[in-house]
Amino acid sequence: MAKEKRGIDDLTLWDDAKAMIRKAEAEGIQTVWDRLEGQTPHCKFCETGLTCKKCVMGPCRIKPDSEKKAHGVCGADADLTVARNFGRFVAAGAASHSDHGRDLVETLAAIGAGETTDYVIKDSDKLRRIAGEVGLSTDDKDDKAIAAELAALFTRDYGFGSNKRLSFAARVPEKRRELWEKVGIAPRGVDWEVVEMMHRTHMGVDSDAVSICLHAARTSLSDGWGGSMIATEISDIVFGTPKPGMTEVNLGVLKKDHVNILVHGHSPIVSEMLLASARDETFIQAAKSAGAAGINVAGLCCTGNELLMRQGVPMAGNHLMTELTIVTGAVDLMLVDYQCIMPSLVTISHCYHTKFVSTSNKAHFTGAEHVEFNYKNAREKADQVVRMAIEAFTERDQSRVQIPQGPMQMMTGFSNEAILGALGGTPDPLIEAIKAGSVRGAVGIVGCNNPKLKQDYVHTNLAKELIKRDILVLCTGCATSALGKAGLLMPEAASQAGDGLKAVCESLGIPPVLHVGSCVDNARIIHLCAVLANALGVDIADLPVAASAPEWYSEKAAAIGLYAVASGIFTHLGLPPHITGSETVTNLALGGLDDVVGAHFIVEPDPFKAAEQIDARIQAKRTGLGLT
Ligand code: CUV
Ligand code: SF4
Repeated sequence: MAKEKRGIDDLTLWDDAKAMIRKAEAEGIQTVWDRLEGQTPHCKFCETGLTCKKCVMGPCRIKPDSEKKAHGVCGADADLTVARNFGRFVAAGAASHSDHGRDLVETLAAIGAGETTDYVIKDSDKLRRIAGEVGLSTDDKDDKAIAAELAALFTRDYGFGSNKRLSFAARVPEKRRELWEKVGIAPRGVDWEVVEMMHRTHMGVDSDAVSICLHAARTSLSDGWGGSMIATEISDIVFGTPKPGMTEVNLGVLKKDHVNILVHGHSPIVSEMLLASARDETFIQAAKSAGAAGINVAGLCCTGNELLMRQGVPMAGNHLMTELTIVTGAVDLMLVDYQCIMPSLVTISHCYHTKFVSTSNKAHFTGAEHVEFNYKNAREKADQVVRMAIEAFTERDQSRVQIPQGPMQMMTGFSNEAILGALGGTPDPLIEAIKAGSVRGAVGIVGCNNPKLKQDYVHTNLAKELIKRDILVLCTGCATSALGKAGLLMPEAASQAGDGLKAVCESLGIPPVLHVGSCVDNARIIHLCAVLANALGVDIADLPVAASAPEWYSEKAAAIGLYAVASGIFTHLGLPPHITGSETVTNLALGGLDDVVGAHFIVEPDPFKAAEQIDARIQAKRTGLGLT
C-alpha cells in the first residue's frame, strides 16, 4: 500500500470513473478510496492473519518471534491461527454462493409445487437434460413434476448429500474424484462442509493447520461443484440458457432522458422480475407521462452479469463503479438483493434523489427502503419498485446530472451450451485447436475489484498479454466490465490476439475473451474443464488451463480460487489473502498444494509478470500432454 496520497491516475484506468471521482470530490462525497486511505496503514496482525477473536479468553494477537506472545491464551500458534481464520474466510465465501443457490432451489421447488406463477420453466430441454444427468427419469413427466423432483434432489445435496456426495460430482473426471477420496476432501453436502468448518475452527477442535486447510479445500469444492453449480444450472432452467448477443458497458449506458434503474447484487430472481416489469408497456407509458423517454435498466456486479448473459441488459460497471454510478445524479433507483453491496451506497444515494431499495430478508440496509420479494409476490413487488423509480425520476435534479462518454459495445452470452454449440455440439474442435497449438490453452479471469489496486489495470493487461500468447480467456464477475470496457469482448479484438487464436476467433466470429457469466457461473468454467478432461481421458490438472482473480477482494473469491486449485487448476491472485503470518499455510498455498491436489496459487500484482508465469505453467502442461 502506497503511503503517500495516490493521484487519481493511480486509482483507476478509466475516464468514466475519473470523472465521477472528481465530481464526488467536488460534491463532498466520500468514496471507497477515501475510506481506504482512512484505514491505511492496516493493522499488521490482521493483515497477516495473526489476530484471533474466536473466544473470550482472547482476543489474541500472535507474535511468532516473541517468546511471550507466540501463542494465544489457549496455546494456538501462528500457523493454527492463520489456518482457523482462513478456514472461516473460505466457509463464508462458500456459504454466500451456496445460499444464493438455495434461493434458486427454493424457487424451482415452488414451481414444482405450483406455488408460484411469477416464475416458470423457460428452458424445458435443459430441465430434462439436467434431471437425466443426475439420474432422474423424465419419461411421461411434465415439467412441474420434474422440477419438484430435481429440487428435492438438490435439497439433499445441501444437507447430507445424495449418497454423501454431491450430484454434480459425477461430472468430475474419475482420477480427480479418486484423488479427492484419497486426500479426504471429496465434498459431501454444501451446508455440511460449511457447518463442519465452523465446528472445526472452534477453540479446541481441529488444531492442525494443514488439516484445517484441507477442510477449507473440501468446503470450497462443495461450493464449486455444489452450491454455485446448482445456482447456475437452475438459473438457466428458470430464466433461460444464455446465447451469444450484443450489449454495452460503462457509465454511458445511463440515459439522461430515461428513468434509470440499476440492479445490484447477485441473484437473478429479483433482477429478472424487475426487468419484466420495466419492459411492461403500462409502465413505459407511465414513465412517458412523467416526462421520461422510457425506462432504462442497467446492471452492476453479478446480478448485472446474470441479466447481461441472458437478456443483453447493459452493464453500468463493476464493484468500484457502484458508488460512482450514483454520483452521476442520473440513477433514480438502485435495487439490491445481496452480496458486494457497499453499505456506503445508501449514504451516497441520500446525497441525491436516488431511491435505494433492498429486497431480501437476508440483507437489510439501514436507511434503505425495504420491499421484500419472494416467489409468491415477486411480480407485484417489481411493479411497485418500477412505480417508485418513475416517481423518483420526477424529483431528479437534471442540473446535477453528468453522464460520462458513450458506452463500449461488447458480446456476451457464452454458456457452455453456446460454446459447444458454436463448435458444432462437441468439444472436439476445441481439443483439436489445443492440440494444434492455435489455442495454446485457456485461462478464466474472474473476480472483483480492490481499491488497493488500480481499478481494472491488472484485469485488462493480463487478458491482453494472454491472448497475445494464443491463450483463450474466459471471464466472469467484475472482470467482465473491465475487459468489456477495454474492448476485448468484441470479435474485432481478435486482431490483438496471437495468430493462432486470431484465426480461430475470426473463423467462429467470436471474441478472444468470452463472457461466461457471474461469479456462481465460474461453475461453468470448471464444468467445461471437466468436459475437456473427460474427452481427453485425463485429469483436470493435466489440462493447459489456469485461473486468475487479479483484483479480488471478497471471501467468495477466496472460495472460488480454492475450488479451482482443489479441482486441479493453477490459480493466480493479484494480492494475497490474510495468511502471510504463517509460513506453513503460505508455503502450502504457494506450492505445497501441488503435491496434494496437483495445482497451487501464485500471488503477483504485476499483470505482465503474472502472464509470464501462467504461460510457463500452460506450456508445462502442454509438454506433459505431449504437445508442443
Ligand atoms: Ni459475485 S464477488 S465484487 S460482484 S466479482 Fe464483483 Fe461478482 Fe467480486 Fe462481488
Ligand atoms: Fe485467543 Fe485461542 Fe481464544 Fe483465539 S481461541 S481468542 S487464540 S484463546
